[in-house]
Amino acid sequence: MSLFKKLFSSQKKETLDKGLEKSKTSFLGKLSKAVAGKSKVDDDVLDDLEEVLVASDVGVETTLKIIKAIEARVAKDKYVGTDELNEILREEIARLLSETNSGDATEFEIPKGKKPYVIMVVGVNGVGKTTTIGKLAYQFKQKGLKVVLGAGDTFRAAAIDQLQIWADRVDIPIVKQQMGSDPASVAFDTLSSAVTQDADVVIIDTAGRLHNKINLMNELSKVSRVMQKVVPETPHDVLLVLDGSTGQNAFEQAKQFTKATNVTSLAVTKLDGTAKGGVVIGISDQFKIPVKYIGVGEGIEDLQVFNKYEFVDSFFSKN
Ligand SMILES: Nc1nc2c(ncn2[C@@H]2O[C@H](COP(=O)(O)OP(=O)(O)OP(=O)(O)O)[C@@H](O)[C@H]2O)c(=O)[nH]1
Ligand SMILES: [Mg+2]
Repeated sequence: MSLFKKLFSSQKKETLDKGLEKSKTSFLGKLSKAVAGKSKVDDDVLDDLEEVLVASDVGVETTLKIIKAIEARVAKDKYVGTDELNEILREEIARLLSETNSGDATEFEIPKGKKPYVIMVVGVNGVGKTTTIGKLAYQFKQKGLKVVLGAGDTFRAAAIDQLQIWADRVDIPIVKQQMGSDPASVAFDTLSSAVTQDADVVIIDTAGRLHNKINLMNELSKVSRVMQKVVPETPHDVLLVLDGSTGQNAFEQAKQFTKATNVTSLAVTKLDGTAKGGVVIGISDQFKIPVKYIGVGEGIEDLQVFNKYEFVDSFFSKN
């Protein structure tokens, strides 16, 4: 199938395979229990498959679409063996995701002439914002881009310290103020400094503790407004970070945040430590916003550009 012909580096594949191992083992285990003793994909098997997909955090709506596609296929083929189920799932889910509106994600392209390019990173606490910022900054720096970080999560001192640690690790400048200071003011300083330094990219960390939607919306739009005083049309991107290990919670957060603010891309983290990786399939199907990155470990290189086909390929291949 041509979709799977897209070559990707064997190192990336290895990290992805390893990162998805728990999700995959759990999925395949449930699936083989569901089809035990059955050779043919019949209504019973489809019912069980539905349960397995939901239990794997794919989400109800996306699961129903998948089941419908497999039903149609079984109706056409008459005899579909359970041993083919994995391959069929892989094909049908890849097809489904290629039809959804989120498009094919590519990494952040930093356009020439938009200097500095500003990415604001949002998400609730603990999802992996700061870590993702560090990994992203590292990727940009590897490409020869000049990056400045802004410590806009002023809610607690440790948040600023953690971003500082990443700035040191990547060896790039950071702009920060004291804990409790106004995030919009930090963002303003960061952009001003980036302009002075002729930086290519600015990444702004934010606090995710504003559980009330209105507060969150007000806070983030204030940060944006103040940044626009320095660079018009900023932020160029709003990256929402979701913790994949929380499964359906991540899904809910995506719903809330996309309602509250103009999210332009998604990152799903911590896929390595969880069996809930199926949530990425549901998220890419249900949201029009592309999943751009996935986190598959705590290390500096453990952030991958998300590719639907590679993901599905890795998730459903037996080995
Ligand atoms: N295994 C694994 N751990 C991750 C990944 N991404 C982040 N983490 C870990 O998740 C924890 C929280 O990450 P942070 O980056 O501090 O999250 P945050 O959203 O900035 O959190 P707050 O600043 O408290 O709001 C840290 O221990 C990270 O090392 C990932 O892809 N895989
Ligand atoms: Mg943080």
